[in-house]
Amino acid sequence: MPPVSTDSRAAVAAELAEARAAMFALLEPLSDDELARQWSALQSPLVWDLAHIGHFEDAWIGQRVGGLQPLLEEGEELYDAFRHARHGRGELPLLDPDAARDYVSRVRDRTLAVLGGESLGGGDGDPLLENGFVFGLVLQHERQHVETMLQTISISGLRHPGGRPRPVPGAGDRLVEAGPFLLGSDDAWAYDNERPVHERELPAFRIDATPVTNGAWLEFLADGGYGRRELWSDEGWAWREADGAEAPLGWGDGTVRRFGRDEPLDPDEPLQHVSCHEAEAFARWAGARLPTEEEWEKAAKAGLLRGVGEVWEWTASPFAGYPGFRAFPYPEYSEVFFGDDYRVLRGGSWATHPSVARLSFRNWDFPVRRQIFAGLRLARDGAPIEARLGPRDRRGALEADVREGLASTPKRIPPKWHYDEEGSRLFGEITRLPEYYLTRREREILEAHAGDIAAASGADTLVELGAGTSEKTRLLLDALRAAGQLRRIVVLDVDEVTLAASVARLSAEYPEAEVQGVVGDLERHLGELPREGRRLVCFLGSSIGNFDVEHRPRFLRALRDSMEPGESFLLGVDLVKDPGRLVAAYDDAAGVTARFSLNLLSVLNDELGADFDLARWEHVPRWDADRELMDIRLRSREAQRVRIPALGLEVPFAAGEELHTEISAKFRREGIEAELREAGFEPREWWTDEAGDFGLSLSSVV
Ligand code: AVJ
Repeated sequence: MPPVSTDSRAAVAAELAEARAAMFALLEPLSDDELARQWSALQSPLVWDLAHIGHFEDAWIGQRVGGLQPLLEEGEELYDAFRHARHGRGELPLLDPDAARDYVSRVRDRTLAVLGGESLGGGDGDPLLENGFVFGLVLQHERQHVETMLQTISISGLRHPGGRPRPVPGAGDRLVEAGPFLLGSDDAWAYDNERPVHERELPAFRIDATPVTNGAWLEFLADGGYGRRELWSDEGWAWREADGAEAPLGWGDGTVRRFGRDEPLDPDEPLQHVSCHEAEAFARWAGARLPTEEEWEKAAKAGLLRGVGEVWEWTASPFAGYPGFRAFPYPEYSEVFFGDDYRVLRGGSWATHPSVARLSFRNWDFPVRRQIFAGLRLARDGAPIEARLGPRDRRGALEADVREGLASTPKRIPPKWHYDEEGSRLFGEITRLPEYYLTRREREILEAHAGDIAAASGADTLVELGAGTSEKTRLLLDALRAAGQLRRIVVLDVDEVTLAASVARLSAEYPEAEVQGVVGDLERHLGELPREGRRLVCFLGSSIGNFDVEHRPRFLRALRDSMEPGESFLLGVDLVKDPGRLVAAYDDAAGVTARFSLNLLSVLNDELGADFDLARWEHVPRWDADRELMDIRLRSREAQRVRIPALGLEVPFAAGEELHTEISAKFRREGIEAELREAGFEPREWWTDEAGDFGLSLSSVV
């Protein structure tokens, strides 16, 4: 911006007027009593903010630039931000609302006189006047107080139009490659703490495209996040215990209280009103972390972040000066706050004026604060993930599978397409169902024999196929670690989001190991798995049951061919048992498996633009005694036609017609060992859980 010219004087005056109108409009619905009251120890009475805006403006413009006497003698004593703490301001002999309104208007008259008058021309060499900085300072100050006042109103419980963040479409995270970028700003009106612009270098990281939503937070609550000590920092846990926080500020049972009303909680809305401690606990629960402010700014400047300006975002960074920082125009703006007590927030909220919500802007507050319109965005280390299955391959494979599957009789869709982010999440929920014994039984076996497996395999590298969240694998990793063998972890999954979270978590938990993620397809990318080390390849959870008798030999042979003599293969298989228990495991009372099945149709809707109406389909799991497998289908409740624009298809379904979506084969020891031998493995060990529900087979490659 050029130095203030007559032209930009008019622009500055217009902006000042606009900010003032917004401030008065905000206070308009409130009575004088409401303005004068101290609603919270955390926030000043509104009438204090009002007169403080005037005092700040008078101090910098009327007095400092214009050389005039203070317009209000007790201004400094009552309205300097450092004189009295917020909680005591209600007891001061403050101006009443009418007097405060009158005061700020008289200050403004003097400001406009200074802006239009000689004194500005005399500013040669005065850095305060360079590019009209001091006007920018006063303007931003007022804009920021408008947001502070909105926080006060939101805490007060008073009825007010208020505002809210808007849902941000999109999902997933972005990889930001290692490399340099410019941090900070030298714009004319940037604050001292944003200066100087300088080059920074960051390692690769991943950051979510969108802020965390209320819906995600509900899952954290349902998973007992506020009670799980291990998710919280020491300081955060101490705060949680002292505060008694069990949900974000203002949350009720499915409702959120704001601006004097209880409203239904919108799961798609960006989450707000959490402390930095809560944000950190959530991030850990999600297998992620808060971004540093440098990461945030790099990603934001690269245009990778959506929803910036809906909620402030807590970062992992304490507030500090950039290298070469110089306090300007006074240390009390930023410098006195530098240190570990404060955390930086980035972005800006729905209540922040866009001129403040700039990408270099740094807000800061105590990590316990919850009245701010602040939420978070997740970041993860940019641990190497190899996309053998890029988004385009994935799309192509999906299209081919759906085209072929819907043209065959009976119609079918391969089960791997269940696992988008939501499908992976639902499967996680299945593993915790009372009816779904598989995961618990397999864990029981691993608990008993992980040490044996580590010893028998002699492996230094663990490769997990179809890794999902790699929860049970930790038992094996711990055993390898205990034996001093662990060097490398490779996880393969079709869903990149699930994989990235898992890689980040494993990297944090097993720092001695090199962790590598491969986005890939079990039927196509086995040959491309990293080959370093002596590997123990694990295929757990009876996932092999998704392959039918024709596909299993092909899969096992491809796997065998990708392995070296001396390496080991650990396979988990669910065993044939009482059909009643089998059916129950795939038809749980809570309906989670039905949701998992139906999610396949959502995947087709999301990815191919299909118009499956989930309400017209029914989850049908059956035990097929001849083939010894669970046969899972979706039954069309009525005759219907489904359009799949991406494939140019319109597919008719008859009433009662069944779409084959998944099989889950069940095994017997003799059968699976014969299949392993046939593929060139040598079965060495066989373990089951106490009840004999589940089997674990360890083979070697000879
Ligand atoms: C992940 C394939 C092992 O077959 O039990 C669970 C999938 N489907 N409930 C299984 C599944 C419905 C699961 N596998």
